[in-house]
Amino acid sequence: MVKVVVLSGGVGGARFLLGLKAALGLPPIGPPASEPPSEPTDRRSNTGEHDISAVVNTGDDIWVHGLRICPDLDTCMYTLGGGVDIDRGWGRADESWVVKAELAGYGADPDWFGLGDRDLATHLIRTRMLHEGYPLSVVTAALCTRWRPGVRLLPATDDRCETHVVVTDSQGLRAMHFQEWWIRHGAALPVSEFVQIGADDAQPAAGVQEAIAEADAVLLAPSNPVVSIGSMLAIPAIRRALRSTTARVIGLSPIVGGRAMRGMAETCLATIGVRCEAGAVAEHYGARVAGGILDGWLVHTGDAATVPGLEVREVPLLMTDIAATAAMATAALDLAGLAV
Ligand code: FO1
Repeated sequence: MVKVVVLSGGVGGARFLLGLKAALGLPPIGPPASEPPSEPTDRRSNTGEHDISAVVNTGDDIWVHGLRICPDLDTCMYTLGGGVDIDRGWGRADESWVVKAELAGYGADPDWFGLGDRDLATHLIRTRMLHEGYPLSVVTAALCTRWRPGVRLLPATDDRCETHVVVTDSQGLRAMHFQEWWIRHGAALPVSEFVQIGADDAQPAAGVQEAIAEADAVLLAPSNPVVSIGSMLAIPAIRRALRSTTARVIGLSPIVGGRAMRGMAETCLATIGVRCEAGAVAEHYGARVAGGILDGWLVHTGDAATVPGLEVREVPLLMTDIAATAAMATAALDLAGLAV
């Protein structure tokens, strides 16, 4: 039995987790047949043979119409639980948008956020539980008793730690939530800074530090290094946990052939002054022996990268289907010293 922890964003991270489950002999979607009935905060193995915990970015989380939305947690939960809309990569399959249209009928702000009718139930349950005092980690585990993703989904933190962007354009300097920049403005406004509001005081959610400390391998999914992985590394105790775990920490480059595979990573990297190259992202994360968090780094075949203190391997990194993603996950586990 191996214990694997994955730091994950939304769409890309969820796609990687499907492949990791397959690499460990688990059905990519849903629970394994042998999954024991688990209590929300149960720390026993979530899959019988192997134990996968995903530490998921909560920097995208946002209050919309009084509801707490957790885009990356919901994307992972729906994708691994079989409820996601495959084409969009987020939100629910067979979705409708009646409530969104009715809200627009009232001129209710925001009108730019895609609030689906089926998705709404998740936000209503989550918001009610949060108001009753349950931490996000317990809310997430409770939602997962329905979706049964076959991995433990852990919010990076139960505290408020939202990513906001500082925009400088003709209207001068202003700040907005990452989701508004991302969705309303299509990430087209020039950003001078990403700010993880609350990161300094945020504590890892229940189970996060233990999972990282007890892991046999820790993987950084090929998620956005700035607003997904970076938002989690901004939480001091998460960075400390990664630097002190006995597991090897292996990252998979989200940059292939000098291009980001998803979601504006080029723009985000340029904002923080990191070149859009596999090696530059690894240097940004840093080798653990040099004060960073990585022990190994997978780059796409042909994207040679030499980073002092890091073991770098070249493997195909295009998540074209579950088999290709499973091969990536196997290569990452192998670099972590786990033969699965
Ligand atoms: N992405 C969009 O591009 N447009 C949307 O209207 C939108 C709504 C939305 C609602 C719930 C949810 O869980 C995700 C949603 N996303 C939407 C995706 C989300 O904004 C991004 O996938 C991540 O935040 C990017 O990391």
